[in-house]
Amino acid sequence: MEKFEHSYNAEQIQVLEGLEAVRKRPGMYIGSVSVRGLHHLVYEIVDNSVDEALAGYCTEINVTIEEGNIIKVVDNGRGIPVDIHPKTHISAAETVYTVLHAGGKFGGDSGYKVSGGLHGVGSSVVNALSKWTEVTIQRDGGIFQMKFERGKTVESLKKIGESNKTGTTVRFLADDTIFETLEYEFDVLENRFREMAFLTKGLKITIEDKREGKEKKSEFCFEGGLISFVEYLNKNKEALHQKPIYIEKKGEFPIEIALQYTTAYSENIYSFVNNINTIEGGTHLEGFKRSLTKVFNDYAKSHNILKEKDGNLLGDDIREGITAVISVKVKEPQFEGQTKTKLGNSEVTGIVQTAVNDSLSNFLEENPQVAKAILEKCISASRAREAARKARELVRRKNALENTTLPGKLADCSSNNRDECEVYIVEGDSAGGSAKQGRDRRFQAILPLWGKMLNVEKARADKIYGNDKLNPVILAVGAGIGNDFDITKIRYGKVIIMADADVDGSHIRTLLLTFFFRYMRPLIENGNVYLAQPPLYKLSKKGMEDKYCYTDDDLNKAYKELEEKGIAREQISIQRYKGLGEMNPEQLWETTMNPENRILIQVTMDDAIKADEIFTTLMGDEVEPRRDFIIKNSKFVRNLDI
Ligand code: TSJ
Repeated sequence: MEKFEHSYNAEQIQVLEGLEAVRKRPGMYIGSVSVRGLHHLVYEIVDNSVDEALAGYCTEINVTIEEGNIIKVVDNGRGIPVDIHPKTHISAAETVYTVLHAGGKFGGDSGYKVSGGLHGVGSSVVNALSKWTEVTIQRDGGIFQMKFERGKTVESLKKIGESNKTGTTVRFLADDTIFETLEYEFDVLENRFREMAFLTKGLKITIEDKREGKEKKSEFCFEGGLISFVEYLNKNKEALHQKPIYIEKKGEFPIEIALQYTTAYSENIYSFVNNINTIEGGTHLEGFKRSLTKVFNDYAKSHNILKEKDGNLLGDDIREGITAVISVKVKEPQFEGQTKTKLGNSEVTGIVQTAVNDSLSNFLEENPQVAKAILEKCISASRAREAARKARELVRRKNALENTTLPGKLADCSSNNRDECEVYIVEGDSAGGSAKQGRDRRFQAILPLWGKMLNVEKARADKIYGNDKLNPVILAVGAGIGNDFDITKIRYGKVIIMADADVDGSHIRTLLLTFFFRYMRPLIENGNVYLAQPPLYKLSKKGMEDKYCYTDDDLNKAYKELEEKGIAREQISIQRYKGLGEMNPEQLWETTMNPENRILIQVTMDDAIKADEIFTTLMGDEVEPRRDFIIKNSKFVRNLDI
């Protein structure tokens, strides 16, 4: 009978099967097994501590990247309950860790848990995808510990010491047989935790990198919460009023909003549901926008700033230059949309709308100076929109007359299969010429750009349509801009920016990306925008095929490989490419355009906050952040990709 001592009961078998399913199809639970999925593991664990903070019992969370990419998360909450769970007959702590979706379903109301989506899938998923996990709990006067390997309990919870403190500590090592990489990016985690700290007023979050050569530490704690968030987002912009407007409604549907207008022309609204960034917006955002439009129009009319005959200001006019963060808590959120980041609960629209109506109209009555400054800006936006409409019609009419909608400089491709078609936007006439000669004209189109690019951050839509640099891009892509942008009309599956690997190239790349970000955002969201990566070096030697290297790492590897074949560095001649113009058409094709060899970097827009910060930093008036940015630019491309 000894034999059966370690056998599992029915519930435990279910548990093991559940976690086995996670290991078989990890993507379904954490999105992907790329570096992005890897970072999700950390968020998943930290979310538990943030829940404890939201419940009012935790004031500090410490995250550490230890040597060997081990993650440690420590909080000073109550500690996960250690008593025996009535159903599974194992400790509550072990249950959270081994039962799929067990998070938040025990120990009373633990706040606003999320059902579905990438977040809130639970610590059990992290456990299943980790080589090992160690959980240490301090509560009830003791220190308790349990250990797991690849989701299976190897040491059940046991008391290992005495303590008069409380809190939870988790250490884990992600499974390298599941993830493509275990290399955490400090900057990515740092950004996420900064955001978390903004969203949870007064909560202190620290992050420390202890890996050799990468030592770094950051600490976030914002007494101002969302107000601090908006001030942070606007730090390189010029505000129209000194203090952000703050709206808070407590109760069953907690709502918190901070907003501040700047002299910028763009609209930057970030929305969160249960601390999750709802990139695609949803009903909460809808309620906010509706209220904003109504309150400002009502105020303008009742204070004679706008005459009855002028009609209403449009939502777009009222949101020009706004920076806002909206955070709501919803008990059972329904997430929809392509990336499951769009709130669907219809009742939320009215709740947010009512809350904002009351608070915002009160605020405007009490702060007429601020109301006036904002409305003046809205009215000027409205005039500019009218001018833009006229400019657009002019362009349309002109195109109709010329009987072509394609820009003269565009060398189009012959294929009619949109998905396989690509347009290379190339900096400089000479590189454009080489690209035209080197391309496969069946599916590759070339659009050369030259001269100084318009800075879209500093221009309104009317300037964009008439701009001789951007108009060809708009026409070539073929789907319009702004609210008129229609992704179904795009003429190419891939829009590829090809610029030199130097500072000027990075400038034009960023200007174009800013333009796409501001005026064709769905193009980025849909993954149609790419950066071509030209090689930095060519290695050649008599009797050897030329070898191209795209990074310094590549170069070192190539040298090593050649050395292993007995070829010394001195025998190899190296050419450093300073620009695309130095390559002849064949070389350009072989290294940068031929799908068999080229390296394309897909631009993704998942982290809109990060991107906006980068764009604002680069485009803003202050010189210092711009210089820093250009220095860090190669990194920016990688960060965008995460
Ligand atoms: F889940 C986990 F293991 F991933 C994890 C949980 C990881 C980390 C770093 C922290 C936590 C966590 C859980 N911190 N604090 C808590 N709190 C509870 O689980 C808790 C404590 C007490 C009570 C209660 O009703 O007494 C209820 C809960 C949910």
